[in-house]
Amino acid sequence: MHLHHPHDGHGHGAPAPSGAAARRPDGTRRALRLGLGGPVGSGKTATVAALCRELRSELSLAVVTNDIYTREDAEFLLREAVLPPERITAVETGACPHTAIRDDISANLEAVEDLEDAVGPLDLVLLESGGDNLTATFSRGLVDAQIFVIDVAGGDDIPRKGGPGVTTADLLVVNKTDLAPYVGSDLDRMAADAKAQRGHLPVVFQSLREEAGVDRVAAWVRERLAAWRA
Ligand SMILES: Nc1nc2c(ncn2[C@@H]2O[C@H](COP(=O)(O)OP(=O)(O)O)[C@@H](O)[C@H]2O)c(=O)[nH]1
Ligand SMILES: [Mg+2]
Repeated sequence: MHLHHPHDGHGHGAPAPSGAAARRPDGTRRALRLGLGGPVGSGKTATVAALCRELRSELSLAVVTNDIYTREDAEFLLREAVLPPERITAVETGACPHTAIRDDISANLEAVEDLEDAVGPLDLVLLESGGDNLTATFSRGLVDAQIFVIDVAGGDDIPRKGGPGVTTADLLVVNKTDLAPYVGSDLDRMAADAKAQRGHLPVVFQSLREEAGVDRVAAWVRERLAAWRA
């Protein structure tokens, strides 16, 4: 099976336009929608939580989580109080997570629109996919840009294996760098493989166990938002 997709040519830094209209039915600009995908346990929810803590004082934020049968990720974010509860919503996909973020995005679109109706104009909505494999990517009709989160404990050959998440996501995050010495992952090799797969598309290595661990991803989000507003 051939899983390596060529770069889709939108990696020059400007946001690839989403298939969805940029304005809400009442004419106001809708929020920038960012998707976070990646394998189970790589740190998607932890990254969402860290981004909320980092950005909530400067932006109007909301989160949509996707789980197969539960609302666990949303419940974690609620327990951690990363945002007021009315800004966190869960979609129960009931099937493979990629179905709800790519094939039939209606439940997620409705969740985003309900959030915007309920809490007023939003700057940014973060959509977390249920954990899936290396092929799960978001529909461009649902998100304006996507972050793919892998981690060093999942094996340092993951960037080399490619797949559309690794090769085409607008940002690749390699998380849990603090664990590299314990699991024998070679970060230099991961960086070289990621570069070979992604060309000029950005890659961030991060550890959320470190102070300011999410800073570079937050800076990337701010850049996307600035480009979106422009
Ligand atoms: N050591 C370490 N653990 C992390 C890091 N980021 C997340 N985790 C832990 O990894 C586990 C899975 O994270 P989670 O965000 O739930 O993964 P998700 O399934 O991708 O949403 C949790 O126990 C997190 O606390 C990190 O940078 N370093
Ligand atoms: Mg999660």
